[in-house]
Amino acid sequence: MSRRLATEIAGLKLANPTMLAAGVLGLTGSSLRKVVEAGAGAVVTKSLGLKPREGYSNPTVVQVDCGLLNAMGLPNPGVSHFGEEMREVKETGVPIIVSIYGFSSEEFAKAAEVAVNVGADALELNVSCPHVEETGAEIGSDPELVTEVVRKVKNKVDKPVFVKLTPNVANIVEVAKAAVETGAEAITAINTVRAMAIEIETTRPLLANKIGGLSGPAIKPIAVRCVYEIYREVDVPVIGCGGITDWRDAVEFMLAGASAVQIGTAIAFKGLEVFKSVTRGIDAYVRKKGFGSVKDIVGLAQNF
Ligand code: RRO
Repeated sequence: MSRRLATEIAGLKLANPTMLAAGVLGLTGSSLRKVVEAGAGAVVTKSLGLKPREGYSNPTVVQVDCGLLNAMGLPNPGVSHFGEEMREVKETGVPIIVSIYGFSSEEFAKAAEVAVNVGADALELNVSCPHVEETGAEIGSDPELVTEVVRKVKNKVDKPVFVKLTPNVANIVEVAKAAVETGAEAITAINTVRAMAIEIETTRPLLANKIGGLSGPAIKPIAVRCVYEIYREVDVPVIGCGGITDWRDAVEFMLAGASAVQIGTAIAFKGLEVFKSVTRGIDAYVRKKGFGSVKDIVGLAQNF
């Protein structure tokens, strides 16, 4: 592994700037470990809450043009049950970020405390799920609610706090600024885009929940724009997420201002090999352009 690839996010040391995005392969220690072995620089768990939750009935994921549409409904075993799963990943030394959610700022703070107790190296606050009521994007579209959640979490834990934002807002920069002003150490942009699909023969919405979140190449330009706009207004690292499928996508996000990139949907289409191919491609690009570190390309598109 080339030294050019090493980077740092809020004190976490990543051997390369690829990360597993929340929601994909993040529910068990063994699947997270496979992602680490495939070469991810860090991993993020599925969003975990205080209590176990079943999620929605099927179908919860459908393939659409240029991406996936999901409405899983936050299925998870509860954060306190995750200690056992964490052990397998902790052994590897690769940073593990626990994604958490709550239906109130108090729940977020309690979930954060438990996540740190079970071994989280950092937290990613999910204030951006587009289709579960009274959490996610309902919080993340209001800068005041985001401030309250981040404040309560920061008061409870000492580990770095990342905040994952929704693109389903008029002004994502305002929300990012609220999070950073309250102490968030990194911003992840973006969660899925609220969307739906209908099967015309049966006339039915394809997802059992009808409305869900769109991920994959379809949302990449939206995500690149969000990273670009946020990067110029905050002084913490931005983590890009949304449609990264090959190394060119990853480089594009980094030029927009991403210090690292999260990969999720591409795993479904390309398998875990995507981490190595993206990492190798970034390394070759950085070398070809004459830079000594992947950090040197972050935000270069801002110069125009
Ligand atoms: O579980 C989900 O349905 C889900 C979540 Br928590 C999220 O943050 N984003 C998404 O597209 N699906």
